[in-house]
Amino acid sequence: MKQALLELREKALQELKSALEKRSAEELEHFRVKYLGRKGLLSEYLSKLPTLSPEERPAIGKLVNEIKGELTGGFEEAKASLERPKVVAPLTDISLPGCLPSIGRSHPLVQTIQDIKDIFARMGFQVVSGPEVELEYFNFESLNIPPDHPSRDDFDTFYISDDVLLRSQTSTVQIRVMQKQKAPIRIIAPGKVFRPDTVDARHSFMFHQIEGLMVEEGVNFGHLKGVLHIFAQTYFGPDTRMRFRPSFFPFTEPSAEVEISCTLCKGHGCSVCGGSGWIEILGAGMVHPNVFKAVGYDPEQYTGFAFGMGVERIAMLKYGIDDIRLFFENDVRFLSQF
Ligand code: 2NM
Repeated sequence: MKQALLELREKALQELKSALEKRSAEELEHFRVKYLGRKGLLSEYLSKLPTLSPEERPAIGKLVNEIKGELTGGFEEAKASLERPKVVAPLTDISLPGCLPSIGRSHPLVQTIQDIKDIFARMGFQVVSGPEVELEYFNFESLNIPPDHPSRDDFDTFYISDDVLLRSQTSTVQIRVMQKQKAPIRIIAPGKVFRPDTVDARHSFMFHQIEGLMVEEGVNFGHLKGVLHIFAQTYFGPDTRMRFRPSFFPFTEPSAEVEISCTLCKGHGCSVCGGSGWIEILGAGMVHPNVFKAVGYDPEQYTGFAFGMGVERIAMLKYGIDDIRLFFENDVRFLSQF
């Protein structure tokens, strides 16, 4: 009988624990009736006492009372505990710093194009765009680029057919606008261009250009210098110096390569500028009379300047990026820095 009582105690304590864990008042009441009630299991044992031998009776009686005491105490405690409102641990600790949701951002090239557009827009330039798949006429012929020019070679242009190609510069857009609109004109044309270059740290078969064009009676090289100077100082900072070096493009005459004082070493000479202190950022010049003739403008009445820059190159200089491929690999570790 002693063994049976000890087992009963074990079982009862387990049921009590379970009722408490579930915070079930119903189970707790069931426990009370089952073990402690007037017709409960412990009462049953007590009523059996007289059937025991006089030697056994005192020890078993004591044990039943001990268990009853223990279970009653446990029951009272559990009941009190269920009646106390449970303190629920908060799901979030509002004292911790919050988690910022990742909302994304524009690609660094998109930001660069936007920044450049803003600067020229403030000087009255309209932003225009045109097709990436172009006629050879707009990409070369109208721009005074002769048929035997190396850039017209199969190796330097993506041809789709004999006279259709992927544009290799956005000057195509300038020609299209001049064909449709009379002077005066002030436009910039940002967009993708394509050249079959082998990809490396400085080259990509697709990159972005922004070309500008201003045509008006009396526009001269001084206006070109003024506009580009404002651009360079606004974009790269007020200490930026600029110089023009003679160059050649079929579509401008005279033509120039435009350099700024190195953004990294401020002109003292470093690895970025190859020790010279100067970095080329764009090409420019006065629009060639043949280009005006191609679009039906009178070169005796109008003059104009044009310029073109590579967006990736500008962004690389501004942000100190040393590999053009980073722009196109979609690596968030790179992109999230902008
Ligand atoms: C450059 C450099 C110099 C240019 C010329 C024209 C147009 F259509 F007016 F003839 N648009 N862009 C130009 C001039 C582009 O890129 C390096």
